[in-house]
Amino acid sequence: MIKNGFTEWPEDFAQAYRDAGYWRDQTIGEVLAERFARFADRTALIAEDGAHYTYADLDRLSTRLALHFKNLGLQPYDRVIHQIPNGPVSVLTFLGLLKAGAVPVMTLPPHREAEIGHFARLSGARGYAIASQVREFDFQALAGTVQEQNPSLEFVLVTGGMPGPGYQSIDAMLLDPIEERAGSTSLPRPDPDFPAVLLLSGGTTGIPKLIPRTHNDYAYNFLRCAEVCGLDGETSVLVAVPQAHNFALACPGLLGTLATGGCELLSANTATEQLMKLIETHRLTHFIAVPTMILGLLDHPERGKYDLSSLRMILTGGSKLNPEVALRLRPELGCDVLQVLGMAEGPLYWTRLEDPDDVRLHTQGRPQSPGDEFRIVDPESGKEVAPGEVGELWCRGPHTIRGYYRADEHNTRAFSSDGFYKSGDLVRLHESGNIVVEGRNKDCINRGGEKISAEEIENHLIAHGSVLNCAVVAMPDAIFGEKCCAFVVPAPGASLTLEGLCDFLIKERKIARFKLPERLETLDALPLTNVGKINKKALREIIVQLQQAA
Ligand code: OOB
Repeated sequence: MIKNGFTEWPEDFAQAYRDAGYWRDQTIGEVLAERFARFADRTALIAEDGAHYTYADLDRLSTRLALHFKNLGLQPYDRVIHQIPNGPVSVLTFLGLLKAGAVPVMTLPPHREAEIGHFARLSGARGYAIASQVREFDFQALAGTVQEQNPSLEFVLVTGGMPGPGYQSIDAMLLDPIEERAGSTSLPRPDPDFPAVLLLSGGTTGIPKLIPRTHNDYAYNFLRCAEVCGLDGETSVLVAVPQAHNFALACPGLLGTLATGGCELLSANTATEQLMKLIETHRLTHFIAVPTMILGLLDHPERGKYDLSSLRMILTGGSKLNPEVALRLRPELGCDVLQVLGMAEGPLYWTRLEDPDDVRLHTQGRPQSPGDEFRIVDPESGKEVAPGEVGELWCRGPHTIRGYYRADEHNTRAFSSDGFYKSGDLVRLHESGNIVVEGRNKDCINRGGEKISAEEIENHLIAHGSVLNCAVVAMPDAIFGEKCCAFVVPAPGASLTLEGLCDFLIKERKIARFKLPERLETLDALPLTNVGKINKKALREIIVQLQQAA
């Protein structure tokens, strides 16, 4: 059933998930409240500058923010765009919003007017939480523009720097003990079957989608994930993936770590040398990393200078880990690796600690929950392929959504009639029962784990007066796995440069920088398939040939 723009699980499935104990009808706030009390004196969070926050600190400060948010007029289920870079304030604001019953919309620091404006419109957000300035970029000015275009956006919450007129300072709220004077310190209890948070889809269509994760589904997601990954009170996790990512937030990320009494160091800085310093200084045991970060660590010339002996486990996903790289981890770093094929839509496939090496290094795992179902199908017919053959992975389960937020039309294509999410990943079943990712059946670029929709970039490029036609494809890259390459047919007489196009995308189209094409090839015409579609396979082959010839 679709309610408030969000597709519920059918009644019989919801009942089965409750009966099996996956869904406990607790809010995420309630799950955490129990941990905040149980682990009160333990360190929950370490800041990059070394400041420690105990579980009691996180509880007290996030309740304080929640009371301030409520005082401002924020109501349960109000959507609030969250765009604060990794650090204690991003965590406290996220937790404060949850406690206030609001629904954070988790966006990335590089997102700009094109993306934030779109998320504001789609979510009908009432609030926008930002850092005043990040690397010269003025987010308060961006908030002003987005507000002008979206009158529903009433509250702008700012950390770092002086908030402009009408904006609220999160830092001042953190210093102001409203709980001591507020008449009522009660906070609303959201329905556990309602969305707790809206995540962003990797995006395979022109417009990125919002992913509603309910309290029931998301709490089970992170509790089960922490269990599968073997987290406990001794675990200290380094996270340098942006907090808005499902991986960093709940797989097991922040929430899985807090659920098990461990501590997290959430770093905004992703420079390898800084990460090595943090591991050494804080004796961190686990590292949540995309494969690009692992390569950076293994190949860093200064690695020998740091004592990384505390590191026991790397949890990696977002893009495929090369088995040769995986093989180096034990001899060179003395640590193990677990791989996850994860999606913000919910499905999580993990290798397991007990898997034999061959399976741990060469597969991307099996379903996280016994309640998960998957099919490997021929994408055209929807029929299952023979075991061991490559097909598209379709997923259904207690933490896999049944529909994107306010996207009814798209949902009919993205989900099967019986509710399986069509992942667009081409996989095959390994004899161990695990899954191996072989490619994909969706039009996106996976740049070091960050997904870029080809169609989205093409729609921006085509708006350039000198672009007659264009196609964006993935080109192989030794470090990021893939990068964006733009094939462009220039308008007659026009000459184009990569710099010129990127300048246009940044200044005129106002898109996030990580989506920019990193190579431009001009053609007289784009190659077509025999049904007249742009032949992207041919374009990917052209770029590989050009790379090899260079
Ligand atoms: C994670 O989530 P998203 O939503 O950014 O991206 C999902 C897509 C998958 O459909 C797949 O195409 C790709 O990212 N992917 C992998 C992979 N893990 C994700 N491709 C190959 N090997 C892997 N291990 O990326 C995400 C969400 C939660 C945890 C971890 C990653």
